[in-house]
Amino acid sequence: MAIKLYDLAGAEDDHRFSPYCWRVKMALAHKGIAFETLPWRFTEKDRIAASGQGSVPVMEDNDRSLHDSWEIANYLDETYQDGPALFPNEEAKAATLFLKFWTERVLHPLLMRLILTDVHDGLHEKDKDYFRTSREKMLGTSLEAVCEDRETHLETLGKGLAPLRATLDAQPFLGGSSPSFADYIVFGAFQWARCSSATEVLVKDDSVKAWRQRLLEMHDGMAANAKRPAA
Ligand SMILES: N[C@@H](CCC(=O)N[C@@H](CS)C(=O)NCC(=O)O)C(=O)O
Repeated sequence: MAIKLYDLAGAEDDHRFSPYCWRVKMALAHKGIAFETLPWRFTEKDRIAASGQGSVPVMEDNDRSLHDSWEIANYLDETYQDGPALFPNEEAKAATLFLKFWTERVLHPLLMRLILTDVHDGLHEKDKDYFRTSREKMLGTSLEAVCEDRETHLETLGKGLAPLRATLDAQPFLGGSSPSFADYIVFGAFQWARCSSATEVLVKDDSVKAWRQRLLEMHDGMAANAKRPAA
């Protein structure tokens, strides 16, 4: 039985933009594991209640239910040892943990300031109130206020990408000569932006943009073919 992945969807079933779910979809494709995705909305907590929490990705592999993108990546490497590794070794995994937290605590907030209102606008009607209320409570301000002054936020993102740019100036992937889960973690953030907003967040033709393009085209263009909002 193919692996099933609950994947956050917007108004349309095939609009998929969750950064954490993109990590896992890229990881499954990397390992050559067949999977099917099930569209899931924020307000459908009952459908993933068996996982004991309320966030996606949730992955079902036969009778096993897993959640959390990091835990899922670890499980995939441990369980499917024939396919290429997501973490080439324990040392690489340890260093990837830093990239995970940099992505979640630095990169996601930088991107959020550019896309949050677009994320909201692309949601299913039944999710919009939940999203606005939960995010505005967390942020202490309105979605619109977070996204004010786009030019400044674009400039701040450009500067914030300096370590990523320097790394990708020196090597084609964060994993070195080929991608690893480190690449998919960071790529998931840019795919979140790309699939949520029609506006480009990578405005310079630099090594980051070229790297994103390589990943978009990988795995038969799985990410390149993902639905985006119309410009
Ligand atoms: N630590 C989790 C985070 C997953 C996460 O935050 N997922 C979001 C979708 S992008 C979610 O399902 N949020 C549920 C909610 O906000 O109610 C992972 O890495 O998988």
